[in-house]
Amino acid sequence: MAIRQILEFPDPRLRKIASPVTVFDEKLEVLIDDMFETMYEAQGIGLAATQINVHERLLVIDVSEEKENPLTFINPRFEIIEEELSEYDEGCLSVPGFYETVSRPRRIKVSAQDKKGEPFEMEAEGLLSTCIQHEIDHLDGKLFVDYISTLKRQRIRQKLEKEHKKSA
Ligand code: QAP
Ligand code: CO
Repeated sequence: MAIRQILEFPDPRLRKIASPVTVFDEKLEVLIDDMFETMYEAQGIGLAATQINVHERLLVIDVSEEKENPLTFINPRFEIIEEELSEYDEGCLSVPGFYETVSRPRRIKVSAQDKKGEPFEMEAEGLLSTCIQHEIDHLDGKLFVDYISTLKRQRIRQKLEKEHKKSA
């Protein structure tokens, strides 16, 4: 297994639209293992392939306290089953150190494939629902900072650009 480098905002590669996964092979399983290792090491609850510069439609999530509930979603889509919104303070491994409140539909039905290509569906609510929506946004080149004010987003961009210059 290997830890992969996580792209950080405002890297333009975070804006790419990911392509569907069509091949369910050993290489995909290695990618999934690397994504979990990278996410757990960075103390994250969700990671989309886009964030490690792999532009394919898959994501990994574990919102459990004990980090004992790894979930893999390949080619995920969701439908809103309740228009009611939930607010969470969202963060992102690609926007380190910044958190902002975002509202998203509270209950969704997710359709995806597992690592063998087998289709499955599940309903999600609360933090899991928010996290799935946040990660699917990554596959479409979107970030949680797109939902906050331009002023706040620009401030975050400036601070991160300064950090990146320091470590370059
Ligand atoms: C998305 O985000 C999410 O700034 C997953 O310094 C987050 O795993 C959905 C993280 C919150 C819903 C609510 C962020 C780790 C992890 C940081 C993450 C940081 C270290 C973010
Ligand atoms: Co994110």
